[in-house]
Amino acid sequence: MATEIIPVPDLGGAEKVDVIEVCVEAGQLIEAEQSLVVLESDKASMEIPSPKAGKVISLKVKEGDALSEGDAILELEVDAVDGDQPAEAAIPEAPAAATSVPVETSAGSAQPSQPAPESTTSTTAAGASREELVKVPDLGGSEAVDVIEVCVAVGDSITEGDSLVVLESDKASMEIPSPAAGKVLSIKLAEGDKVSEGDELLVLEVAGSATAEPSQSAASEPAAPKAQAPQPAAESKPAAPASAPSTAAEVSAGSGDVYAGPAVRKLARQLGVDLTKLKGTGPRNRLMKDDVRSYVKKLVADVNSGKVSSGSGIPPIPAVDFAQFGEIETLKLSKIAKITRDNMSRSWLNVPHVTQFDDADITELEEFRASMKADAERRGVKLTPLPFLLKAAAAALEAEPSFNVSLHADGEHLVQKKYIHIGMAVDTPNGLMVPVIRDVNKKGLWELAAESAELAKKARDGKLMPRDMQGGCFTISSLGAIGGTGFTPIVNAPEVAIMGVSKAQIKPVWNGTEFVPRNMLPLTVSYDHRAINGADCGRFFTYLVSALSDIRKLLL
Ligand code: CAO
Repeated sequence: MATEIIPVPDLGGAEKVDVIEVCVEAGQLIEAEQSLVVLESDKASMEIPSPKAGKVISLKVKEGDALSEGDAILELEVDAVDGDQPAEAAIPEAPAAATSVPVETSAGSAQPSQPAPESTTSTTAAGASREELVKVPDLGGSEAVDVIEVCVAVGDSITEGDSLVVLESDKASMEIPSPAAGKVLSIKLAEGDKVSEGDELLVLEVAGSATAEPSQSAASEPAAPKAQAPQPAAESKPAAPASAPSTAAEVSAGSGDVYAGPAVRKLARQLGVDLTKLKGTGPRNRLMKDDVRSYVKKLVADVNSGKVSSGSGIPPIPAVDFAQFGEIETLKLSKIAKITRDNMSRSWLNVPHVTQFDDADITELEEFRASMKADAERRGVKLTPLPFLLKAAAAALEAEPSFNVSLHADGEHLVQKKYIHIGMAVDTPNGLMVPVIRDVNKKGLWELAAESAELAKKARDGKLMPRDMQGGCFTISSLGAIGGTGFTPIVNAPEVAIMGVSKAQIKPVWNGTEFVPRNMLPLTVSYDHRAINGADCGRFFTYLVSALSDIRKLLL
């Protein structure tokens, strides 16, 4: 037994070709000519077969690498007989692939890498443009190959190397590039045709300094590149691979279940499109570039119209014609409702929510609040439970700064806030608004009562300025005046937590010896579990509930 390094063979001059699939793994027994890797350049993909049988000792490449001739693919343990040969002998003889033969066009330019068609100068205009009849090049011996895509249209201005047609034989497809830049004057074939070497492809008007030629057609016989089929190997070297580097592009993608040529797969890679999600509209459901473009176009349109959330991968809710079930009226969403729709969807889809529940005993708080009623009236403010909730939340944020953070946009940091601004959800005729009260920890109950009432009024009157709604660290959503025993509010990202307040009720509470009637306020806290852990929430929530249960703590 001996080991050999299997290198990348001659790639017809191509350099730094992407590895799009590694077909074997370490420890695997492989046959001679078994595909080792699939490489893909701009216009062609190629499978590199093993020059001999053996056992894969180790891989030297991975998907995404860029390889050139001579780079090591893998280490192979081979029989002693084979192993007598030096490692270099393992290099499969690359066929004279199209990619290796430059094309002398009649304009004198070189086409270095593709199976450029033959061109025949048929008419010329001295000193100006000339017409060239472009013909199907050598197809490596294949005859009557299907035209599965015509990539240009009459009138198109194309550049040298642009794909003209895609041909497909039983096992491979190949794109035929243009030998020169110019304008397409006429096309001589159509999808579904069968073509062989020398068949007319199209007529190109080539701009340039051509000298006058006789008007009758005369094949310019350029050194036509070869869309080479498998070639026998040179003597003393292993048999050339059945699918050795050539312009013949394997029609399936790495996974084997996508039917697409290399140009389509390259476009899909550039746009980040998963081809397995697409349906091909080409012959035999082959994926075309237009399929990729239409897919992206539709996706962008759906995201823009809110039909689907960007990146969520969640299928949209199907449209229903409700009129078929009875009378309906379609109402336009207000601007605020649309903003709420987008913000809530974004938060719900981005934030991993956890919601914790607890009840605060606000019996004493409510007694105190009732005792302050006359005082409040004198001051011209209404003292609802909200200022107490704001004060208790601010105290809890101070005690548990882990709640007063936002995730940094770079995904690597937390932003710790040193200020305490709290938003309060306000139900308005136009929809939900969340004005923010600044420096809540520095304000007293009267000030908070006045400010929250003023902001709620501004919200209902549609008078809030953008700045009034910015900079919140935490939000309180109080439905207490309306009712309910509990709800799970959605975090108002980029904040990381929100408190939901439901309706206080007198409930029997066991005091150790007997049930006593207590005024219990149901509270929930939803938090972003990326930023906050359950234990942090337990501490925060316990502090908050105990501060509401004994408001003397708010003085500390
Ligand atoms: N339990 C029992 N009663 C409560 C209570 C609670 N949790 N919270 C408030 N109340 C009482 C108040 O004490 C007041 O009664 P009194 O007049 O007898 O004192 C009454 O309900 C009305 O209060 P209010 O609504 O005028 O004032 P507030 O400070 O409690 O609330 C505000 C202000 C702006 C939060 C509220 O008006 C509001 O808009 N809430 C809706 C918030 C919302 O929509 N959240 C959902 C967001 S997600 O869709």
